[in-house]
Amino acid sequence: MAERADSVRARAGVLAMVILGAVFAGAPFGAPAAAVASAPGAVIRLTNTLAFEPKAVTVHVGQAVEWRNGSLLVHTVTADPALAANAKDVALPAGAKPFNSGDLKPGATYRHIFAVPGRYRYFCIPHEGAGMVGEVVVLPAQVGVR
Ligand SMILES: [Cu+2]
Repeated sequence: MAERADSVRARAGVLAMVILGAVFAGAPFGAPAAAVASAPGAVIRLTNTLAFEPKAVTVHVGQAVEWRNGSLLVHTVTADPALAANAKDVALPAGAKPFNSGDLKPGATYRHIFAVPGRYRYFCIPHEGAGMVGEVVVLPAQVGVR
């Protein structure tokens, strides 16, 4: 009796390992759908010369833009009229919510997914006065592409 229970337990253990093995083995090949969907539609660098590079990008609704601070400075990615010194440095399409990365230290990244099509202007809080302003154009969602 005891022998039989052990044998069942052992078989269950092997089965669990086979299932886990299949899950891990599958991971590198069939990348999870979430990982594919989250690949950014554009990447923008925050520079030592107080610029967003490239200054303007175009993506589609549902895509993320990723900002990477490769500089030695603290920057922000800010599209909030309430935080702008100059109203012309911000633009949001009707219905789009303001967003703000907060302080991005050297090496930090920030992502924003755009849900509303239109033209966005955003700026860096510490360097708005120096002209650190960028633009994102969001086109309607692509159908049947990707
Ligand atoms: Cu900045």
